[in-house]
Amino acid sequence: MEEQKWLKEQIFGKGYFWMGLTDREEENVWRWLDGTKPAFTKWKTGQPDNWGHGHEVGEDCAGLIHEGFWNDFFCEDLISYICEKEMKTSEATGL
Ligand SMILES: [Ca+2]
Ligand SMILES: [Ca+2]
Repeated sequence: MEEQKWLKEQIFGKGYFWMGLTDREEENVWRWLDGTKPAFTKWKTGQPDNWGHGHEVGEDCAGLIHEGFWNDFFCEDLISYICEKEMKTSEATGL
């Protein structure tokens, strides 16, 4: 119960998940990790904006945001979050 509550807080707090969709190879050409293009897209209005945060190269990984819409994020932001989650899972299973 506590764990579920924690997970919910993480989800709502961060508000996004990486979907495995990226335009790292070619800017604004979005592909899944296996190289295929998505059959449909559900970008939030105004996204993907490839935001550079004023100094970086731009956002190259797509994530889910509220109501299932897509937004492009910094890959580093999303991947660090996923690694965190995987570590938690491994701890729990003792692997
Ligand atoms: Ca991009
Ligand atoms: Ca964006």
